[in-house]
Amino acid sequence: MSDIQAIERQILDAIASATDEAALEAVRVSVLGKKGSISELLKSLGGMTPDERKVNGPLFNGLRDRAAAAIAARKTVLEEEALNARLAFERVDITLPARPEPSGSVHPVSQALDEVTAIFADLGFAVAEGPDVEFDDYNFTRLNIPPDHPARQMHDTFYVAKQADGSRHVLRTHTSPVQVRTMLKQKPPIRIISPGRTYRVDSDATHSPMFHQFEGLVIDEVTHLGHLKWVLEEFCKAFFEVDKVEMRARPSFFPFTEPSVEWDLRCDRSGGQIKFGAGNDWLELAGSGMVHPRVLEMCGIDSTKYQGYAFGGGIDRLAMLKYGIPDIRSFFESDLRWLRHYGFAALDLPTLDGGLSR
Ligand code: FA5
Repeated sequence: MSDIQAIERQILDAIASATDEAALEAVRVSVLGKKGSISELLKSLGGMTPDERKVNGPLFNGLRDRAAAAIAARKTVLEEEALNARLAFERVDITLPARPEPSGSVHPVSQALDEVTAIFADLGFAVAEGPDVEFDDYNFTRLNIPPDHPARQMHDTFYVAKQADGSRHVLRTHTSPVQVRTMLKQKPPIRIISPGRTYRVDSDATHSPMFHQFEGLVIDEVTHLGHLKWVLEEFCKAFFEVDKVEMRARPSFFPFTEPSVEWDLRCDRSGGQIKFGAGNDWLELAGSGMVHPRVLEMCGIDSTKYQGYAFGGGIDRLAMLKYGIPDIRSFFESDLRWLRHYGFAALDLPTLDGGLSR
């Protein structure tokens, strides 16, 4: 066997025994690369006599062509093998049972918050938001509750450390500062709903230091308390999923509304269950009133031209009523068994046509 045949055998063996594409590439570089064995042979032609070149040229070139062809053929085989291995590994077994149900659930307060938002969105209200840490000015002063006003005591405020300029931030005690934020940046007509977290130094079976409120605000030239009553009635029917409700208005006081009205809902608590629209009990629903002209002016709105109403209520309390939860503190105890029992299916967003809480 000539030297060239021996070299060729060696090269073909190395190609055949390359078990993956990286090993084959290493063989290719060692043979056909710049300093590969065949490349060196081809380079040596330059130093040969014309007669030697005539004999060796076709030998070396033939060797290079056969080696290149063997590498290409092996590469195709290895690529196919790799693809087959991947297909076998990634195979989908369509006979397997469906994935188990997701084990997380939606908290009843989030559920109630989504329901409130869906109902008011359907009534044409846009969702507005504000921060949990609020300016004292927006939480109180521009809502007609100046410093030292006795109404500040009604709120049991969590204060945040004083700022460099002496001003104070608070954890917002209600969602009403979103009224201020909205009026400062938007001209009437305004129609917003703002659900969110609120904070007060308060804790018992019906009071939590962190709780949730929803705030509504409508400002235009003609809106009046009759519109407010209709909106709240429609809200109650949709939220409690009943055809009929009866509401009672009570005179009240909020510094930011004049007149101020609190609304109760007729209900029946006999028989251990709460029913709406009948019975002799009344359930506190929301505070409300016509936005005080002074608030409109402090928020840059001409009170001689515009008027409107605002309302606000507690979302945790609504969730307690609707889902029969007696103690507000259980919302925040993170008890997994409780959450599994009272939680709602994840990804099942409440909508008016698809059903709110089913
Ligand atoms: C207010 O906070 C007014 N901002 C509501 C308002 C808005 C009136 C717009 C007029 C116009 P009040 O302090 O009554 O009002 O609180 C409203 C509701 O928040 C209460 O009815 C109750 O449902 C809920 N709430 C208040 N404190 C707590 C608490 N510590 N834990 C749970 N819910 C609470």
